Amino acid sequence: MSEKTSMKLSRRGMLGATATGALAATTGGAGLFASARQAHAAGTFNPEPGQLDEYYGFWSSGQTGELRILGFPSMRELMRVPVFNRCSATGWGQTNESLKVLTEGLTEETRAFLAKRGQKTYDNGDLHHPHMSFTDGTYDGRYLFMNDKANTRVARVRCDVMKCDKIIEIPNASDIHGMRPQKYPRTGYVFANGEHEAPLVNDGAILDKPEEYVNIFSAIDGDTMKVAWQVIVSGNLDNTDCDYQGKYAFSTSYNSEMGMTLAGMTEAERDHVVVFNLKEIEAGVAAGDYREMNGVPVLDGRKGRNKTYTRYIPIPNSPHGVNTAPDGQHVVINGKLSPTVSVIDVTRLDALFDSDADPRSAVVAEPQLGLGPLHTAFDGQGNAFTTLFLDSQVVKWNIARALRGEDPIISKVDVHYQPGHNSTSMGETKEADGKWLISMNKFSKDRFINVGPLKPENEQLIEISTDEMKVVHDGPTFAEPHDSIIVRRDIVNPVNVWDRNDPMWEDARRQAEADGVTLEDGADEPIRDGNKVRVYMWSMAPTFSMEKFTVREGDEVTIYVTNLDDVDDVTHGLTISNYGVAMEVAPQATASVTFTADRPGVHWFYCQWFCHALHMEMRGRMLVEPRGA
Ligand code: RUQ
Ligand code: CUA
Repeated sequence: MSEKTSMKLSRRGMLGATATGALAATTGGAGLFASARQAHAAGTFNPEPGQLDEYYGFWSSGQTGELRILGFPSMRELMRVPVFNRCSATGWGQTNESLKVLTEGLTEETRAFLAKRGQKTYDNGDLHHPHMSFTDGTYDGRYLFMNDKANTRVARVRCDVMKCDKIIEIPNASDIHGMRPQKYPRTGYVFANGEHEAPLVNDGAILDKPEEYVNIFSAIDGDTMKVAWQVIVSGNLDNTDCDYQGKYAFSTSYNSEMGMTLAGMTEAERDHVVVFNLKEIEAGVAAGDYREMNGVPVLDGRKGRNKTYTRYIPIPNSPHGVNTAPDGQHVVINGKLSPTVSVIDVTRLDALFDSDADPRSAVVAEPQLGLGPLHTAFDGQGNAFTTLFLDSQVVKWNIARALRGEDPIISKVDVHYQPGHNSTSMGETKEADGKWLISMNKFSKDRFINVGPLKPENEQLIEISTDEMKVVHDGPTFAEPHDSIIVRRDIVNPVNVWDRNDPMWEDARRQAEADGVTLEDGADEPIRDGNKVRVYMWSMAPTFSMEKFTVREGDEVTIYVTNLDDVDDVTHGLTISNYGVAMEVAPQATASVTFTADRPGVHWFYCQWFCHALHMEMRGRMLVEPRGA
């Protein structure tokens, strides 16, 4: 460390970040910073080694199928949490613990379908929307929820350990896209949109008869991860959000036409947003006004069929994002093919349901912002930030000015290029703090050195605390974070070491008990039960409790590894060479894997997580006796 840097660090410690900026301005590091405020921001998003971020960023990964955790605003990628994908590093999709999560929430029909292909679960997913659970209008640090558009699933990640603990397939619906947790009084419900039209019983009896297709809106109980109820709607469903009062949820539809071709889907000048009346729907469920399908009460909220559960507000034109402002009153619907956003006032919604008021009476402003508005974020000071996909810009505008019928645009900033979602720090909560915005751009051509025909996405960090927005950082990402949330770090408090009583390995604990051993003590020899063999090992850097074990060709082998190390960051792993077996075992965790020993010979198992100076020596032999030997 240079003298200057160390002086800067110690001075910063004493005087705080603003003083560092002043210091930089006098020491030549200098001319870089136009003002103390910028210096502060620059110092924060470009941290000194070892300096911690102020926020967690939770990023989706689209077709990669995982959740990503970033330090924010530095945008350093800290962790990948496998969810709908298969992970080579952690064994997600292979360990018994992860397979339980991946399979227990599938429908019988899907299980049978996958079994025919020799699969227990899907290997792919398309994770678009990660959102944290709420209490009283702000994040509560309990869970993250996320959708899988590819295979109609919703997953939950526990924020204490940052592992997925529940995945459910949503029956009756097709291809979950928009997904949001209830904000008030708490989550509560997780709302999920089925995007693609399909027959309600999709067994082949109805095929090319689009007039009989439907779309389904689902409310999932976020605590039990069971579908509480579903509503059949008219038109398709794209994105969703809900109010801060716990009364309404909203979903956009870009295909009110129920068209099956591009021309058909974009024909009408106006599509709609569906407003769901949660109390009326709950009353309908209580009154038995539903059809039970696959164990779920399904209510009919289609236009003209029902007067209490839904209202359809016409919106120009093929709207996409829906975002509720932190003021608790305004909801912004992004017009996509219309240069406008439509602002709905939630205090006008009761009237829509109580009387036959024109649904458009809930729209209180419809400002023109630019071409291709997709998503809107907020700063908590009455301003909104909307991505303009076609213009490759983010526009900052003022809600109150739009309500007064004035031109609401404060400024625009170019982004590179074609932005989809954007997120502001704490912006989807009542604690929106107006410091940072991230613009999630779908194209990055020419912003980075070329990596071939497949390019990364480009997420740009933008300072938003002044009228002029400023792009301060480019952050490339792999396919394809759609959406993100930016959460103050004091809200998220993961543990360093697992609790030995964690429910994640409940099955392993029970099996050990039945075998008369404990996971913590392990067993000296494999426990044989017909052709099933169970191996109980523990790990403590740099050894496994077994130097070798013997099984027979054809045995179904389950290996349990319990990591007895309870030191931060001492993770071990178990890889069995030339057996396609690998898993991660974090401090105080148990993980297990089951496979058939169908390859005789000497197979080394080794720890693949660098844990000790003698990590290379952390290995042992699996001896597989040939059949008939
Ligand atoms: S969507 S780019 Cu999957 Cu959230 Cu709008
Ligand atoms: Cu244990 Cu490497």
